[in-house]
Amino acid sequence: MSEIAARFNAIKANHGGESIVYYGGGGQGNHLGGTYGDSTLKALGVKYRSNALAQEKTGEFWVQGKMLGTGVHADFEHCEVAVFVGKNPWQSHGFARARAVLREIAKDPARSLVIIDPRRSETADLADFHLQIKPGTDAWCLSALVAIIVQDDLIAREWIAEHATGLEAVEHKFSRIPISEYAERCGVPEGQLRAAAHRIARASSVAMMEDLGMQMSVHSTLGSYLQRLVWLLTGNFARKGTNNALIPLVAIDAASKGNSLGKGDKVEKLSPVVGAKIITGLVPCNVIPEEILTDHPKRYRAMLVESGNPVHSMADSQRWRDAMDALDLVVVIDVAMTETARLAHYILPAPSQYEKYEATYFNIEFPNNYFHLRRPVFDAMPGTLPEPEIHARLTEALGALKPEDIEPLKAAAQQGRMQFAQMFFMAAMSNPIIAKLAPVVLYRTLGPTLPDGAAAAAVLWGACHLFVQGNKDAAAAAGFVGDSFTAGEKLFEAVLENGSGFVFSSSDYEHSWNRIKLPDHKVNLAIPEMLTEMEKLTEPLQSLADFPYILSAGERRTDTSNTIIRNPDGYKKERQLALRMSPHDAGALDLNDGERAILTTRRGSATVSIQVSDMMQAGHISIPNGLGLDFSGADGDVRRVGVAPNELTSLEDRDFLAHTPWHKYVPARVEKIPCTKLRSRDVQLQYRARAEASTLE
Ligand SMILES: Nc1nc2c(c(=O)[nH]1)N[C@H]1C(S)=C(S)[C@@H](COP(=O)(O)OP(=O)(O)OC[C@H]3O[C@@H](n4cnc5c(=O)[nH]c(N)nc54)[C@H](O)[C@@H]3O)O[C@H]1N2
Ligand SMILES: Nc1nc2c(c(=O)[nH]1)N[C@H]1C(S)=C(S)[C@@H](COP(=O)(O)OP(=O)(O)OC[C@H]3O[C@@H](n4cnc5c(=O)[nH]c(N)nc54)[C@H](O)[C@@H]3O)O[C@H]1N2
Ligand SMILES: [Mo]
Repeated sequence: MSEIAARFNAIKANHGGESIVYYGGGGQGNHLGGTYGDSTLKALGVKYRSNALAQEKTGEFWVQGKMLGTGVHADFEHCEVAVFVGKNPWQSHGFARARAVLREIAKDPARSLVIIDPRRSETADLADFHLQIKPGTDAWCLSALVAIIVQDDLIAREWIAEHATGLEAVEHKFSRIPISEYAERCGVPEGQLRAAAHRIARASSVAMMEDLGMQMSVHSTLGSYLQRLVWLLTGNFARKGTNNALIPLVAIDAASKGNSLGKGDKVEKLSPVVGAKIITGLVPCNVIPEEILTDHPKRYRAMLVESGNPVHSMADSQRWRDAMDALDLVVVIDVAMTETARLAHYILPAPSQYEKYEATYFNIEFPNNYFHLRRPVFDAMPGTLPEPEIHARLTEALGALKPEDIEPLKAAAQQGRMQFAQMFFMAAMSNPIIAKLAPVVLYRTLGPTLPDGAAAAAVLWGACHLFVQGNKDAAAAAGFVGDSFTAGEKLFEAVLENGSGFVFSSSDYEHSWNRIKLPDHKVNLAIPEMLTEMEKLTEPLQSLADFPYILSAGERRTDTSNTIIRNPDGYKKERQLALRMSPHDAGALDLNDGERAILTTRRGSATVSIQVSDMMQAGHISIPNGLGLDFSGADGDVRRVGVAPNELTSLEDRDFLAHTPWHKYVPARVEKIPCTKLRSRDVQLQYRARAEASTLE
C-alpha cells in the first residue's frame, strides 16, 4: 500500500491528479466496493473516470437526459405490447422473471411481443412480430415505425398536448420519411412494419427496451432517440404497463460521477486529449488508448482499475495492451488473474462476491423498488482484502486521511447513531476532508460498530439518509416514516436486517411526472442533434468487398457471463464456443457443422468452429461474448478456449456522439481451411501461427 501510494503521489506531484484515470468500480453484481473507490479518487484528485457503461449505455443516457431527465423502468410484467430492440432477454434477462414474463406474453392472445433483431433469437422465436432487419439497420426500421405513427395519424395528440413539447419538429421531419424505401433499406416487408406500428399505437400499454444489438451498432445514439419516439408519441409513459420513472437508492449515473453521496467535484465535459464528450462523468472507453498512446502533455500516465477487465472487454485488445505498457503505473483490484491484471504493476486481490458484503445498484423496479445487501456465505481467502478496506488503507497511505481527522467520530459512533449523526455533520462543517472522503470515513468510524461484521455497509448509512431526504413520500409509502433522521435510520436498519432484500421505495404511476427534470415536467420530443443526424440515413451503410459478412462480436448465450467465469471446464461442448452462420452461407463456403474455419476482420484473425444455425440470416455471423479468457489452473498451466472477441474489433468504429463501439457491426470474412493443402508443412505452420496468435487452445 505504501509503495503504491508513493508512486501515485509522485505522478500526482509531477502531472496532477488529472493524469490518473480510473476504470471500473463494479461489474454485474458488485457495486458496493466501488462506492469506497470514490475516496481514493478524491484523495488523488482524479478527474477522469470510465467504466463499461461508456461502451454501451452513454448514448442512451444522453438521449434520456434530453427527453426525460430520468431513468425509466419498462413494465413488461403488465404491458399489453412488449417491444425489444437489439435485446435478447431470454438469455440476457434485464428484468425480473424474464423467461416467465416472455412466455406469459407469448401465450396470451390479447398481448403482443415485438422483436427487432436480425437474428431469430430465442426471444424472437416467441414473437408475434419479428422485424428481422438486416444487421445495423435499426435506424431505418425505427424511423419507419415513427413515420407510420406520424403519417397514419396514430399520435396520442391530447396526451402530447398536455405532457410534451417539440411535436411540431418531429411531425415535420417524419411526415417526409419515405416509408417503403426505409422498409427496403432495413429488409423488413412494409406490411409487417405497418402492422407492428398499428399494433403498438392501438395498445392500451406499451413497454419498450433497447440493448446492445442497437447500442453497439452504427446508429447507437440515434437509435436510442428513435426508440423513445415510438412509445412517447403513442403516450406510453407514467401508467401501469408502460415506462415509468424509477427511483433509485444509489443512482448508477451519480455513482459514476462520484457524487453518490451528494455533490461531487466538478465533472469535466471533454476528455483531455481526444476531446470526446464525457457523458454521466464517463470518458468513452474507445478513446482511452488514444488518450494514452500519444505525447500530448495531458495524456493519462497511470490507471487504477477496479472490478473491470478492459484489456479483454473493451474494443481492440491489442491497442489496450499497448496503452497499458505505456503507462507509468497500473494498479488492479480484482478477484481473478485477468488479462488486465497480468499487465499491472500491482494487483490488490479482493474476496469474491460470496465472501464479503456486496450489493448491486441496478435497482430498477417500479412502483416498488428493491434493495438487497448480500451477506457473505464463505470465508474470504487469506491474503485478500475487501474493497472498502483497500480504499481506506490507500487513502491513509496517501496521507489524505489522518487518525486525528476521525478520532471524534469514532468515539461518537460508540455512543449511538444519533450522536454519530450530529458529530458527523459538525465534523463535516469544520473539516473538509470528512465530506470529501465520506465513504472511507464512514467505514472507519461507523463501520466497526455495525453488527455481524457489516462494516462495508457503512456508506449505505449515508445513502439511506440522503434517500429519505430527497424522496420523503416514496420512502414513507415503503414504511420509512417519521422525522427525517428517524426515517433514514429505519431504512438503514432495514438494509442491515433483510438478508433477502426489501422494498425501499414505493411510488405511484402518476409520480413519474414529478421526476421529469425538464421545464414544466414535460417530455421533450425534439433533439436537434438527432434530427440532423437523421440526414445520414440517406447514405448507405459501409460495405467492404473483402469482408462480405457482418459479425456480431459478442453475443450472450446460455453459458456466457461477461468475463466473470474463467474456468474453461464450463465449456464442455465446442458448440458453446462456435461461430454461428446461416445454412445459406455455410453452403456457399462449403463449410459443415463443427468444421474449423478462419475468421478475419480488419483488425485480426482467429480460428473458429462453425455452427450452422437457422437463427442467422445470410450475411450475418456471430461469436459469443466473454470467451478466450486465460485461466490458470491448479497446475499453473494457463488455458484458453474460444475466441477473445476484442482481438477482432477496432477503436475507430464508434458512435459519432457517445463513441460507443460497433461490436455488432464488424465487417468480416470466413475462409475454409483447405484440408488437403494442410499436408504441406508451410501452410500448416502458417495456420498454426495464426491460430496461436488468436486462440490458444
Ligand atoms: N447470460 C448472460 N446474461 C447477461 C450477460 C452475460 O454475459 N450473460 N451480460 C449482461 C450485460 S453486461 C449486458 S449489457 C446485457 C446485454 O444483453 P443483450 O443486448 O440482450 O445481449 P446480446 O446478445 O449482446 O445482443 C442482443 C441481440 O442483439 C442482436 N443484434 C445483433 N446485431 C443487431 C442489429 O444490428 N440490430 C438489432 N436490433 N439487433 C442486433 C443479436 O442477434 C442479439 O440477439 O446482458 C446482460 N445479461
Ligand atoms: N466485443 C464485445 N465486447 C464486449 C461486449 C460485447 O458484446 N462484445 N460486451 C460489453 C459489455 S456490455 C460489458 S458490460 C463489458 C463488461 O466488461 P467488464 O467491465 O470488464 O466487466 P466483467 O467482465 O463483467 O468483469 C469485470 C471484472 O470484475 C472482476 N470481479 C468480479 N467480482 C469482483 C469483486 O467482487 N471485486 C472486484 N474487485 N472484482 C471483481 C472479474 O474478475 C472481472 O475481471 O464487456 C463489454 N465487452
Ligand atoms: Mo453490459
